[in-house]
Amino acid sequence: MESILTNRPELAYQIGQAAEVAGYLWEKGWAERNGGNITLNITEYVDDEIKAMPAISEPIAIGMHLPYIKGCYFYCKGTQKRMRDLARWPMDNGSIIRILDDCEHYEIIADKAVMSTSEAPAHLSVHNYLLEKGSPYRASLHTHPIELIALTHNKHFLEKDVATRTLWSMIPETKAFCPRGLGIIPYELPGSVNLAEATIKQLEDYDVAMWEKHGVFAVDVDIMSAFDQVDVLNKSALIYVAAKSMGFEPDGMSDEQMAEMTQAFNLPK
Ligand code: 2HA
Ligand code: ZN
Repeated sequence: MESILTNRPELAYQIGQAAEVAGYLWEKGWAERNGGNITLNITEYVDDEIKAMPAISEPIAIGMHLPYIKGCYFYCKGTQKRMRDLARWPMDNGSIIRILDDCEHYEIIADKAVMSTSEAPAHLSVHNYLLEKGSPYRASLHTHPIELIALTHNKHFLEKDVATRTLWSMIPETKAFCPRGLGIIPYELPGSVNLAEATIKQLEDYDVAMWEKHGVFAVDVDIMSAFDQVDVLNKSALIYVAAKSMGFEPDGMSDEQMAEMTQAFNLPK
């Protein structure tokens, strides 16, 4: 069977980027077993031939009414699939879905009937929110970065913007490349509607949100950029851990140094 990616270099590139990121997640130890999810809004790469492709699954209920993604197409990691497998075989461990006109169901169209992750409704509701507000963001990433999750086992870091300030102050790049910081979402059951709603609320102010004692949810223009935001945040967490394990509390950049950098790089305050 021919893949939907054949003779579609732009679409193949986007899926290739998802596979590359999946490999990084595994190498970093952020993607044990089937941990994490990737969802890409690929609607802009869809041609008439794709629009005419028949469904290869029954309609699947999303469990929500999502009007802004009506007729959109997504690449979604498959349920119970491993990132380390997706890295090598993205179309065996994820599939392309089409949102139906009722805005409440989707169907799989390619390459194989790989069922989407149980967290697909949360990811799709985030993409619905992004389109509603006219955001250029087309990728969402959920992963389990070790040191960032460890921070959430301490109440101090669950207070608004405490973790953000600590992480930004470890190295100038972190604020430069994650300028909106890290939102915090108190523990909610994985896959729950409450978690999806709380995530959307945090994404109003942040590009990366932390699910307490679980993992991060990041959005950006593409999957590599979403990964980069999580990567710089976790790099800062690693520097914090390294200083603590050397036996001292890291000083962090001073307020003056942060202000100078914020102005020099024209970052939000
Ligand atoms: O889908 O990480 O939280 C795998 C997960 C769910
Ligand atoms: Zn998870």
